[in-house]
Amino acid sequence: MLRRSLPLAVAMAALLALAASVPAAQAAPGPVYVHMNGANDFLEPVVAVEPGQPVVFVNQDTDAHTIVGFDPQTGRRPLAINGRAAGTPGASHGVGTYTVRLSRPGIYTYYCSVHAALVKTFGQAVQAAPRRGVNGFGGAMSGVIIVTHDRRLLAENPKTSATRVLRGFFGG
Ligand SMILES: [Cu+2]
Repeated sequence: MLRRSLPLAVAMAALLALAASVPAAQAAPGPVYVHMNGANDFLEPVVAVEPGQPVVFVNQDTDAHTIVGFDPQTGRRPLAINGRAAGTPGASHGVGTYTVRLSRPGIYTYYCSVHAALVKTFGQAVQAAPRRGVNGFGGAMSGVIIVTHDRRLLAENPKTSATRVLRGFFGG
């Protein structure tokens, strides 16, 4: 009796373990975080997400930033990405965030309209450039979200994009 039931018990345990692992593999992935501070830049300027996976912009700067999508071919500003993350006085306060979810695979460019401006390049495409007269640090505050099913791209996100609030990153 014991001899017959033991393999069955092992098989049942294996089946239960398999069943438990299936929902975990299919669970919706957590957010990918993009951080800002007083450097007026996006710390993770290129991130990849699955369709529908949230991108959360976390503002650890005292000043507000905007996150505005633009089409580099036309300069149009589609509304899929169009928000603002309020400034955060410091580590003891709740941080200002803006969350975007993009359902269609593609490459989405965005910029902060406070600290960057859209300009035409020599070839007539449109790109973000540093905005004159604001307290910028030389770079154009802009970034790219790649919406993809490509596992390899999804695995290449910067390590900091897995953490909501970065210790020691406040300031500005
Ligand atoms: Cu900004």
